[in-house]
Amino acid sequence: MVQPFSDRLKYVTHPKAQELIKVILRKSTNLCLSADVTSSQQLLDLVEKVGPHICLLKTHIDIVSDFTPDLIEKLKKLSKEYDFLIFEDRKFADLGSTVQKQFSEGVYRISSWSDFINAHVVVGPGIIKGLKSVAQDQGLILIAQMSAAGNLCNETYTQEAVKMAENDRTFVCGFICTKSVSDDQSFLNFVPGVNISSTGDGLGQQWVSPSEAIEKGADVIIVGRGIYQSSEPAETAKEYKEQAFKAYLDLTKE
Ligand code: 5BU
Repeated sequence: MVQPFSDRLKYVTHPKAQELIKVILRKSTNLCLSADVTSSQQLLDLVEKVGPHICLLKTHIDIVSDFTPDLIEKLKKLSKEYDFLIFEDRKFADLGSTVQKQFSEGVYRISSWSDFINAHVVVGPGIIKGLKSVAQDQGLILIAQMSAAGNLCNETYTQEAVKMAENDRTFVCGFICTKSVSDDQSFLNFVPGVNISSTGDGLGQQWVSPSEAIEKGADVIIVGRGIYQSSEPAETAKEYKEQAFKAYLDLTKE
Protein backbone atom coordinates (compact mmCIF):
# COMPACT_ATOMS: atom_id res chain seq x y z
CA MET A 1 0.00 0.00 0.00
CA VAL A 2 1.48 3.34 -1.08
CA GLN A 3 1.31 6.07 1.55
CA PRO A 4 0.98 9.81 0.87
CA PHE A 5 4.26 11.72 1.03
CA SER A 6 3.10 13.53 4.16
CA ASP A 7 2.76 10.16 5.93
CA ARG A 8 6.06 8.89 4.51
CA LEU A 9 7.82 11.57 6.55
CA LYS A 10 7.01 9.48 9.63
CA TYR A 11 8.93 6.48 8.27
CA VAL A 12 11.73 7.98 6.20
CA THR A 13 14.72 8.50 8.47
CA HIS A 14 17.56 9.71 6.26
CA PRO A 15 17.80 13.52 6.47
CA LYS A 16 18.32 13.91 2.70
CA ALA A 17 15.30 11.72 1.92
CA GLN A 18 13.26 13.77 4.37
CA GLU A 19 14.49 16.94 2.70
CA LEU A 20 13.48 15.54 -0.70
CA ILE A 21 9.97 14.70 0.48
CA LYS A 22 9.60 18.22 1.84
CA VAL A 23 10.60 19.61 -1.58
CA ILE A 24 8.10 17.25 -3.26
CA LEU A 25 5.33 18.52 -0.97
CA ARG A 26 6.29 22.20 -1.32
CA LYS A 27 6.43 22.09 -5.12
CA SER A 28 3.88 19.31 -5.81
CA THR A 29 6.33 17.49 -8.04
CA ASN A 30 7.99 14.09 -7.85
CA LEU A 31 9.82 14.57 -11.14
CA CYS A 32 13.59 14.15 -11.42
CA LEU A 33 15.24 15.58 -14.53
CA SER A 34 18.08 13.50 -15.91
CA ALA A 35 20.05 16.30 -17.54
CA ASP A 36 22.24 14.21 -19.83
CA VAL A 37 23.63 17.04 -21.96
CA THR A 38 27.30 17.47 -22.70
CA SER A 39 28.15 21.14 -22.31
CA SER A 40 28.00 23.40 -19.26
CA GLN A 41 25.90 25.99 -21.05
CA GLN A 42 23.37 23.42 -22.29
CA LEU A 43 23.10 22.06 -18.76
CA LEU A 44 22.62 25.47 -17.17
CA ASP A 45 20.11 26.58 -19.82
CA LEU A 46 18.12 23.37 -19.36
CA VAL A 47 18.08 23.64 -15.56
CA GLU A 48 17.09 27.31 -15.78
CA LYS A 49 14.01 26.26 -17.81
CA VAL A 50 13.05 23.05 -16.03
CA GLY A 51 14.12 23.90 -12.45
CA PRO A 52 10.67 25.13 -11.34
CA HIS A 53 9.10 21.74 -12.19
CA ILE A 54 11.49 19.29 -10.51
CA CYS A 55 12.28 18.05 -7.03
CA LEU A 56 15.58 16.53 -8.09
CA LEU A 57 18.25 17.13 -10.75
CA LYS A 58 20.18 14.05 -11.82
CA THR A 59 23.60 14.64 -13.34
CA HIS A 60 26.19 12.56 -15.18
CA ILE A 61 28.87 15.10 -14.43
CA ASP A 62 31.55 13.17 -16.36
CA ILE A 63 29.76 13.69 -19.71
CA VAL A 64 30.15 17.47 -19.54
CA SER A 65 33.02 18.12 -21.98
CA ASP A 66 33.96 21.57 -20.65
CA PHE A 67 33.55 20.85 -16.93
CA THR A 68 35.05 23.29 -14.44
CA PRO A 69 34.25 23.60 -10.71
CA ASP A 70 32.43 26.82 -11.57
CA LEU A 71 29.64 24.67 -13.09
CA ILE A 72 28.99 23.14 -9.69
CA GLU A 73 28.73 26.55 -8.05
CA LYS A 74 26.21 27.62 -10.68
CA LEU A 75 24.17 24.42 -10.31
CA LYS A 76 24.13 24.82 -6.52
CA LYS A 77 22.91 28.37 -6.94
CA LEU A 78 20.11 27.20 -9.26
CA SER A 79 19.21 24.42 -6.81
CA LYS A 80 18.65 27.05 -4.11
CA GLU A 81 16.81 29.42 -6.42
CA TYR A 82 14.43 26.77 -7.76
CA ASP A 83 14.35 24.51 -4.68
CA PHE A 84 15.59 21.11 -5.86
CA LEU A 85 18.25 18.62 -4.74
CA ILE A 86 21.08 17.12 -6.81
CA PHE A 87 21.72 13.43 -7.49
CA GLU A 88 24.99 12.49 -9.18
CA ASP A 89 24.32 9.27 -11.10
CA ARG A 90 27.93 8.02 -10.82
CA LYS A 91 26.87 4.38 -10.30
CA PHE A 92 29.88 3.50 -8.16
CA ALA A 93 30.83 -0.13 -8.70
CA ASP A 94 34.26 -0.87 -7.23
CA LEU A 95 36.04 -1.87 -4.04
CA GLY A 96 35.38 0.18 -0.92
CA SER A 97 38.94 1.53 -1.05
CA THR A 98 38.59 2.64 -4.69
CA VAL A 99 35.17 4.25 -4.40
CA GLN A 100 36.42 6.30 -1.44
CA LYS A 101 38.72 8.09 -3.91
CA GLN A 102 36.25 8.17 -6.81
CA PHE A 103 33.69 9.80 -4.53
CA SER A 104 35.84 12.36 -2.75
CA GLU A 105 38.85 13.05 -5.04
CA GLY A 106 39.54 13.43 -8.75
CA VAL A 107 38.30 16.26 -10.93
CA TYR A 108 34.70 16.11 -9.77
CA ARG A 109 34.95 15.81 -5.95
CA ILE A 110 31.40 14.44 -5.93
CA SER A 111 31.23 14.27 -2.12
CA SER A 112 31.59 18.04 -1.87
CA TRP A 113 28.39 18.94 -3.70
CA SER A 114 25.96 16.04 -4.30
CA ASP A 115 22.88 15.39 -2.18
CA PHE A 116 22.41 11.83 -3.45
CA ILE A 117 24.69 9.26 -5.10
CA ASN A 118 24.09 5.69 -6.25
CA ALA A 119 25.99 2.41 -6.31
CA HIS A 120 25.79 -1.05 -7.78
CA VAL A 121 25.56 -3.84 -5.19
CA VAL A 122 27.43 -6.45 -7.24
CA VAL A 123 30.53 -5.61 -5.20
CA GLY A 124 28.97 -6.50 -1.83
CA PRO A 125 28.58 -4.36 1.30
CA GLY A 126 32.18 -3.08 1.22
CA ILE A 127 31.12 -0.48 -1.34
CA ILE A 128 28.62 0.97 1.13
CA LYS A 129 31.24 1.10 3.88
CA GLY A 130 33.77 2.77 1.56
CA LEU A 131 31.36 5.43 0.32
CA LYS A 132 30.05 6.09 3.82
CA SER A 133 33.53 6.66 5.20
CA VAL A 134 34.00 9.75 3.02
CA ALA A 135 30.38 10.90 2.65
CA GLN A 136 29.46 14.30 4.00
CA ASP A 137 25.68 14.22 4.28
CA GLN A 138 24.68 12.33 1.11
CA GLY A 139 21.97 9.73 0.86
CA LEU A 140 22.99 6.54 -0.96
CA ILE A 141 20.61 4.99 -3.49
CA LEU A 142 21.28 1.32 -4.22
CA ILE A 143 20.70 0.02 -7.75
CA ALA A 144 18.34 -2.89 -7.08
CA GLN A 145 17.04 -3.15 -10.64
CA MET A 146 17.83 -1.56 -14.01
CA SER A 147 15.57 -0.40 -16.81
CA ALA A 148 17.70 -1.82 -19.65
CA ALA A 149 16.53 -4.88 -21.57
CA GLY A 150 18.44 -8.06 -20.71
CA ASN A 151 20.00 -6.64 -17.54
CA LEU A 152 21.25 -9.17 -15.01
CA CYS A 153 19.48 -7.89 -11.88
CA ASN A 154 17.30 -10.92 -11.17
CA GLU A 155 15.02 -11.33 -8.15
CA THR A 156 17.78 -12.78 -5.94
CA TYR A 157 20.08 -9.87 -6.79
CA THR A 158 17.31 -7.39 -6.06
CA GLN A 159 16.52 -8.95 -2.70
CA GLU A 160 20.21 -8.93 -1.75
CA ALA A 161 20.22 -5.20 -2.53
CA VAL A 162 17.23 -4.74 -0.23
CA LYS A 163 19.03 -6.62 2.57
CA MET A 164 22.11 -4.43 2.16
CA ALA A 165 19.91 -1.35 2.43
CA GLU A 166 18.20 -2.67 5.56
CA ASN A 167 21.62 -3.20 7.12
CA ASP A 168 22.59 0.45 6.74
CA ARG A 169 19.63 2.76 7.12
CA THR A 170 21.77 5.66 8.30
CA PHE A 171 23.28 5.97 4.82
CA VAL A 172 21.07 4.10 2.34
CA CYS A 173 17.86 5.98 1.63
CA GLY A 174 16.33 4.22 -1.37
CA PHE A 175 16.58 2.21 -4.56
CA ILE A 176 16.89 2.62 -8.27
CA CYS A 177 14.27 0.15 -9.43
CA THR A 178 11.61 -0.43 -12.06
CA LYS A 179 8.97 -1.38 -9.51
CA SER A 180 8.59 -1.42 -5.75
CA VAL A 181 11.16 -3.81 -4.29
CA SER A 182 10.36 -3.58 -0.59
CA ASP A 183 7.32 -2.90 1.59
CA ASP A 184 9.52 -0.85 3.87
CA GLN A 185 8.16 2.70 3.67
CA SER A 186 11.41 4.23 4.87
CA PHE A 187 13.11 3.73 1.49
CA LEU A 188 12.32 5.84 -1.57
CA ASN A 189 11.92 4.26 -5.01
CA PHE A 190 13.56 6.18 -7.87
CA VAL A 191 12.37 4.84 -11.22
CA PRO A 192 14.21 5.62 -14.51
CA GLY A 193 12.99 4.58 -17.96
CA VAL A 194 10.03 6.95 -18.24
CA ASN A 195 8.89 8.55 -21.48
CA ILE A 196 5.49 9.71 -22.67
CA SER A 197 5.99 9.33 -26.40
CA SER A 198 8.24 6.29 -26.91
CA THR A 199 8.79 2.78 -25.48
CA GLY A 200 12.44 2.23 -26.39
CA ASP A 201 15.60 3.78 -27.86
CA GLY A 202 16.99 0.88 -29.88
CA LEU A 203 19.92 0.62 -27.43
CA GLY A 204 18.23 -1.36 -24.68
CA GLN A 205 16.44 1.37 -22.76
CA GLN A 206 12.81 0.49 -21.94
CA TRP A 207 10.38 3.30 -21.25
CA VAL A 208 7.01 3.32 -19.50
CA SER A 209 4.59 6.22 -19.00
CA PRO A 210 4.70 8.37 -15.83
CA SER A 211 1.46 6.83 -14.51
CA GLU A 212 2.68 3.26 -15.17
CA ALA A 213 5.89 4.02 -13.28
CA ILE A 214 3.93 5.42 -10.32
CA GLU A 215 1.51 2.49 -10.31
CA LYS A 216 4.48 0.13 -10.15
CA GLY A 217 5.80 1.88 -7.06
CA ALA A 218 7.85 4.91 -8.11
CA ASP A 219 8.10 7.68 -5.55
CA VAL A 220 10.22 9.74 -7.93
CA ILE A 221 10.23 9.33 -11.72
CA ILE A 222 13.48 9.99 -13.61
CA VAL A 223 13.10 11.50 -17.08
CA GLY A 224 15.91 12.38 -19.48
CA ARG A 225 15.37 12.49 -23.24
CA GLY A 226 11.62 12.87 -22.87
CA ILE A 227 12.35 16.36 -21.54
CA TYR A 228 15.73 17.57 -22.76
CA GLN A 229 15.10 16.52 -26.37
CA SER A 230 11.78 18.34 -26.41
CA SER A 231 11.60 21.65 -28.29
CA GLU A 232 9.82 23.08 -25.22
CA PRO A 233 11.56 21.48 -22.21
CA ALA A 234 9.73 23.59 -19.62
CA GLU A 235 6.28 22.81 -21.02
CA THR A 236 7.15 19.15 -21.41
CA ALA A 237 8.54 18.91 -17.87
CA LYS A 238 5.31 20.44 -16.61
CA GLU A 239 3.38 17.71 -18.44
CA TYR A 240 5.51 14.92 -16.89
CA LYS A 241 5.23 16.57 -13.48
CA GLU A 242 1.45 16.80 -13.65
CA GLN A 243 0.95 13.26 -14.95
CA ALA A 244 3.22 11.75 -12.29
CA PHE A 245 1.89 13.76 -9.38
CA LYS A 246 -1.72 13.12 -10.33
CA ALA A 247 -1.02 9.39 -10.55
CA TYR A 248 0.57 9.51 -7.09
CA LEU A 249 -2.36 11.40 -5.62
CA ASP A 250 -4.86 8.99 -7.22
CA LEU A 251 -2.97 6.05 -5.78
CA THR A 252 -2.72 7.40 -2.27
CA LYS A 253 -6.11 8.95 -1.79
CA GLU A 254 -8.37 7.22 0.75
P1 5BU B 1 16.32 8.65 -20.51
O1 5BU B 1 16.83 9.59 -21.53
O2 5BU B 1 15.03 9.08 -19.83
O3 5BU B 1 16.28 7.23 -20.97
O4 5BU B 1 17.48 8.72 -19.36
C1 5BU B 1 17.49 7.87 -18.26
C2 5BU B 1 18.61 8.22 -17.34
O5 5BU B 1 18.53 7.36 -16.19
C3 5BU B 1 20.00 8.06 -17.90
O6 5BU B 1 20.83 9.06 -17.33
C4 5BU B 1 20.45 6.70 -17.42
O7 5BU B 1 21.84 6.66 -17.19
C5 5BU B 1 19.72 6.57 -16.11
N1 5BU B 1 19.38 5.18 -15.78
C6 5BU B 1 18.49 4.43 -16.51
O8 5BU B 1 17.93 4.90 -17.48
N2 5BU B 1 18.23 3.14 -16.14
C7 5BU B 1 18.81 2.55 -15.10
O9 5BU B 1 18.53 1.38 -14.80
C8 5BU B 1 19.70 3.35 -14.33
C9 5BU B 1 19.96 4.64 -14.70
BR1 5BU B 1 20.56 2.58 -12.86
